Amino acid sequence: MAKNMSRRHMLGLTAATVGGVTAWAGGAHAAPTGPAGPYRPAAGSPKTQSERPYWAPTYSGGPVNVKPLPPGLPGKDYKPVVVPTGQALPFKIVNGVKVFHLIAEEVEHYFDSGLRAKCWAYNGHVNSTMIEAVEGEQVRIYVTNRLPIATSVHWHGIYLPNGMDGVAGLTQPHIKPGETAKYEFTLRQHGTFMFHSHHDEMTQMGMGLIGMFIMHPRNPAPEYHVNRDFAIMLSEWDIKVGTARPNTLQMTDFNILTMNGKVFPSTGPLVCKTGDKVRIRLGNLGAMDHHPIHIHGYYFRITATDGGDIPLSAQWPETTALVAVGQTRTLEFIADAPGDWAFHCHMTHHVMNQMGHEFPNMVGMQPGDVDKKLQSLLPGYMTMGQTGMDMGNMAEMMPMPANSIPMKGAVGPFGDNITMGGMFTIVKVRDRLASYDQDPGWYQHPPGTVALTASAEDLARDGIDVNAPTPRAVSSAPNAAAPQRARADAMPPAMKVHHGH
Ligand SMILES: [Cu+2]
Repeated sequence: MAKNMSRRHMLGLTAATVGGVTAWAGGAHAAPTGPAGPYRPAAGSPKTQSERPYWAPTYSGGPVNVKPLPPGLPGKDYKPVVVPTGQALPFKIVNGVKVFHLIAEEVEHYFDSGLRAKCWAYNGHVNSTMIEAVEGEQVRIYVTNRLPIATSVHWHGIYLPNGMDGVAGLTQPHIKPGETAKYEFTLRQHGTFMFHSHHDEMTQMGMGLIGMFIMHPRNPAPEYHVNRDFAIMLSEWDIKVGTARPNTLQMTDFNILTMNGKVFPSTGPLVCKTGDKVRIRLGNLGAMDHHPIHIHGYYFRITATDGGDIPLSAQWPETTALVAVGQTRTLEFIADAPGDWAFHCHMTHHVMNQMGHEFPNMVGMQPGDVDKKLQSLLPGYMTMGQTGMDMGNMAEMMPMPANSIPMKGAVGPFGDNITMGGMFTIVKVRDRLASYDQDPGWYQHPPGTVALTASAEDLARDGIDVNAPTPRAVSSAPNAAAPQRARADAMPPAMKVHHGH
């Protein structure tokens, strides 16, 4: 019977029995099909956990008309967050209010040296302008619209008066071309948030109008202090080869995946010293895709979302953080292992650039003289992908269309290609650093710690015969004796030695 009852139903019955009441009229021996009284639901048990109440006193920061605290200053009240390849928006302080000026306009944006497009940016930096502030202070943010169409700015995850929420048409009039709107509110929280256009979102966010909004705590716990604090905005684009503008109508087939508006190798490295405490704040304001961002060589803890801090008791170790569209995730770890550690989206199509997509699988194909024949009709034609998609090698072999980064990866420290572009960067951890602001170059591995070609001595010592027939696993199925014997007969002589163990 238990099989047919829901877990909730079971819990309800248990609770009722514990309370000295049976749920069925007539006592415990009554047949379930007999006459029944009214159903008695179980009493709800309180959800309070030690001193943590189920309901928080406020879900929106409390009263909006609190008196603001004095503005916090970088270096004094907080350690500035680093935005690789991006910038913190400058501010000034006027009568105790922190004043920012956002300007939305068209810019010529370089995703990488080989690819540029006309995009829309806040203050010249596509996807990578950060507003940095401190809990408790009052901010006044002017937004000047230098776009050809109306816009607005929404402050994502931030508690504010409804009329400051920035949803064009719903909470405010459009900011028309040439106009400057004024947003003003007191920051009643801390954490990692975002801001973005909330008018014709598909077009305007797709053109680049997104950024991070970081609020440092007013009274940080000692654990808040880190040596390195990074912010990375994730996004995705469709830029058809040879075109000059992103295709914001794209819904599924994005071909440029960016961190702070750049593709690898133009994404800035995250430079750390061995032993540094590191925080990485990830935001995703792409159109459609969630990004599982993976770190090599370490685990991390997800310590906060754009909803707030996660209590220590609710954190668990991870090596991949899924950052869904519209979310922020804050990761923390100690960089105690020196090296060049990949930090990237684990969707393999998200570490490719434009021409990594839409090809038939040509792995293992022998095109013969097809290329030569087709080149008489299509000059420059080349069959691609017979050995996979080693982007750098292919880029050398075929002429690239103008303004495209079809196959581009990067040449690494061994002279071979790193076959990834897109949403990929490197956490560079060094025992000694000249400066955090300088790329320390490739990691110099201690002798004997790199996977190199095995030596003849290694092979001889371990009995590895590189010409031996490929070993096959013996089936572990218990009743497969007969077929197994049949297979054994077909096995090469070297394998028979191992059979029957
Ligand atoms: Cu991704």
